[in-house]
Amino acid sequence: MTKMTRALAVAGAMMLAGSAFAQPVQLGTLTITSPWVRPTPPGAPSAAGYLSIVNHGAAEDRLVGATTPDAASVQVHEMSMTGNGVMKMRPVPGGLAIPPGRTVTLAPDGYHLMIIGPRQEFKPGERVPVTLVFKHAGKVAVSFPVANGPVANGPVANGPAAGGSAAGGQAGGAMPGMTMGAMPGKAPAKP
Ligand SMILES: [Cu+2]
Repeated sequence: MTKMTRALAVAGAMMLAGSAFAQPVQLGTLTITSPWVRPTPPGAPSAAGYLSIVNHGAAEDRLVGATTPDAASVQVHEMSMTGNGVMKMRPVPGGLAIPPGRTVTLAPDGYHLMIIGPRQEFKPGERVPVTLVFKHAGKVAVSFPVANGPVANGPVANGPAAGGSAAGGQAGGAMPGMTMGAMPGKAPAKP
């Protein structure tokens, strides 16, 4: 096997594995893709989850919440820059709108699932079971791989092949560079 053909074979195998490990989840006219949760250090008060939601339907839906047995609670958050240049986050009032014909992406520095009070460390290669709750479509279970970036194009559970830390180098903190200042009421629960 030449170097080139071997590289192609590896790439092909990775694509196959990737498709097997990153099947989109369908709920009515919604398609959920690329879920991932950032790893947490021990005792982290929170973790962040990300995903994309495609609405193939003709009507708006809303991501109103989520639950997981692996944490105390989950909120749908948005980020905004304050006047003095500090990023703050807060629950999205009324849930996150998923307009018809559009894709809404929850990604670092934007919308995210705020996973409050993780019951244990989230380690790369593990999975966090999350139930997403939509206003109209209802509930759907999605398995979120723990990784340092989206894993749609690579296997998650198979060890070294799971590369692609597209978001790069932020494995440490749950939510780097953010403050909880905009959270109404109390601070997030400690695990
Ligand atoms: Cu948040």
